[in-house]
Amino acid sequence: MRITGGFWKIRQHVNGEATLGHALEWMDELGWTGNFTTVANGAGSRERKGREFSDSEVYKIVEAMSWEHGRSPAAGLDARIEALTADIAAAQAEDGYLSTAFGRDWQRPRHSDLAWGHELYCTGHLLQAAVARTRTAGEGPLLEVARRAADHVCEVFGLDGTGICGHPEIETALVEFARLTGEQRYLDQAALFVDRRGHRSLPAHEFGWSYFNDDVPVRKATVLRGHAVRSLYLACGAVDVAVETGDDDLLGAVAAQFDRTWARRTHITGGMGSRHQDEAFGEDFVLPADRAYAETCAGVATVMLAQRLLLATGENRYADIVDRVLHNVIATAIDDDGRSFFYANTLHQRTPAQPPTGGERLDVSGGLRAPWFEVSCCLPNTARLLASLSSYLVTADDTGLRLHQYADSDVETTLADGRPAGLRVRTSYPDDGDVAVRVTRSGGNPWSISLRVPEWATGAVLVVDHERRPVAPGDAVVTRDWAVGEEIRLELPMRPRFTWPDPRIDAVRGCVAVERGPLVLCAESLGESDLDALRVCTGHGPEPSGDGAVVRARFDASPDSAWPYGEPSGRPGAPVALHLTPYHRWARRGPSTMRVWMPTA
Ligand code: FUB
Ligand code: ZN
Repeated sequence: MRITGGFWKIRQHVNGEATLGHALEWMDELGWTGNFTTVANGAGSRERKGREFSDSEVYKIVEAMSWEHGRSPAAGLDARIEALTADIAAAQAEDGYLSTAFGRDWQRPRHSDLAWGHELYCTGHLLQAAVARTRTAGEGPLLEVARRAADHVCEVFGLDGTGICGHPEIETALVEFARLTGEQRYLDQAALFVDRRGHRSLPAHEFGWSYFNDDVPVRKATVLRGHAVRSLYLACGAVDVAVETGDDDLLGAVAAQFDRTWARRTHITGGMGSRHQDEAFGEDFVLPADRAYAETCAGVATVMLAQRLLLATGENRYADIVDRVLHNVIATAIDDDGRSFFYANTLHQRTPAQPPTGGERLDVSGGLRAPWFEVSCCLPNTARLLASLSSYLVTADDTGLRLHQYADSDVETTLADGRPAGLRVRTSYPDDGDVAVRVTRSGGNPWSISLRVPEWATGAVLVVDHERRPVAPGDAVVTRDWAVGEEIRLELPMRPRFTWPDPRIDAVRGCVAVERGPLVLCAESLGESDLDALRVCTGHGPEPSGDGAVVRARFDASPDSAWPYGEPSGRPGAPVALHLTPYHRWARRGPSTMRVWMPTA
């Protein structure tokens, strides 16, 4: 599977060319990559840099570099991975334990702070880096480091042990590691961790046990709650365990939690998290646009979880979710040059923010992307997702291929019975909705090509042999004995549409949003106050304009600032044409105000 052009190819390219190097420069400069050799060389406490989980950022970048090496091997990338691996290996203890933050004479003892120490979280990211490296370059030293670390986890936390990590991650990582190595013990350990959570074994904290998802056992919970990334990673691990062990009850429980979370605790962009203090979900329908937290990592984790549920259930709505989060959280978070990013993704910026300087501490909610934050989990996380994005586009099953996400891409695979199958996809999605699919390999006997028709795409058409067939949201399937060169085409209607909020979301009652295809649109102004005075007239539907839309609006006061996309002007109360832009494009022209949910006239 290879993305060959278009929206995501550009982002993969920038990720490989700029983001990986940018993140490494920051981590070298801050000493996070150096920690491994620093502590291995017996340094003292002042010389270890960064927070207790800085190792995880190095592992995430190694994972991203590994996927990138498989996607598009750049000169020097392989050598840099090997060099980092050697540094990491140097810090590993004889018995396999690996952390730069704990366990030496001058450090806190190993596993003495499971709630906040992040040791198992870091190990999880180490395992995922090793999975990526092994899948793209074969077995090597990183796999050995990871195997020893995973074995150590099983020895300490196995059936005779106790304890869970305050930050889930080890669960999904152990299952991925079990898939890679074929070792049952890693899967068993993941299952133990999933079942051990929810019994209040972590110390009480002012944020409550729900912050750690240690309040209710995974099987009994009804919704995702607490710290959003923790909750989503745990759910990923639980789905992985459920799938590998055939535990339908567990799968059903997590799917129900996610479905409720999606329906009641998720912003229109697919962003999750309403509370800044504990980076947490709010209660149902607590979704204020101007206080949206929607951490970028939560977006990455939502893509991971929705993809797992898609694979586990085959249900298209999970692919719709991946589509929405990719285009409205992931695409928004990273700047065009790949060198700055949003940590939190607000849906309403009231005042133009000052340009960040980099190294911002914990104020993650400003209105411009920053090159780095004291906690910079989101950039390496996005980097690993972008570098591995091709694996989200297509699945193969016994009967054929299913296309879930649309991008210029080439697919070559074999079906379950060994027949070759290949496709070439050409599209300008999400700018327009035409998707052409040409067969490039086919081994005889009928097989099916299935194309996802998103839930918003009412009026979609499938063109087969010049015949135009209306297709409903769901799967558009064509089964035949395909000949190489045959082509089908899906036409998804990209008319912009109004979207009304659930009336139970008090914070945006009386507002409307506009969407076009998978894109959430927004109004953006390069001034202070215009957006407070904006009122959208909804009597007429929005009209298409480029990759955005034009809506009729009026302003209660005269707009007096620059409008990057069209120029509202005129007397207060006079109708104006308001050009909207994709939300993912906002704040790319300097400090601005922005809103997704717009008051109606
Ligand atoms: O705790 C590690 C990471 O830092 C979390 O996943 C993010 O939410 C941030 O708190
Ligand atoms: Zn993050």
